[in-house]
Amino acid sequence: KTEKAEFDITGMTCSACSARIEKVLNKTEGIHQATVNLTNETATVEYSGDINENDIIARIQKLGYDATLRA
Ligand code: 9UX
Repeated sequence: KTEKAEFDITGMTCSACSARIEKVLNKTEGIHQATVNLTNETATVEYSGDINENDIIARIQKLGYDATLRA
C-alpha cells in the first residue's frame, strides 16, 4: 500500500537545497516519489509501508534541515 504525506521543511535557502533533499529522498528505500517545493517549503512524499513519516523526517534532518508533518 502506498502512503502519502506532506511535510513542512525549514532551512532551505536556495534551489540546490530543495534539489538535494529531493534527490536523497528519491534514492531512499521505501520512497516511491518525493517532490520538494522550495517556495512553499514543503515536501510531498509517496512511500510504502516499510518506512514511516518519522523516518522521512529523520532523513531530512540528517541533511541539516528541519521537517515536520503537515497536519
Ligand atoms: Mo544553497 Mo542549501 O548554496 O543547503 S544548497 S543554501
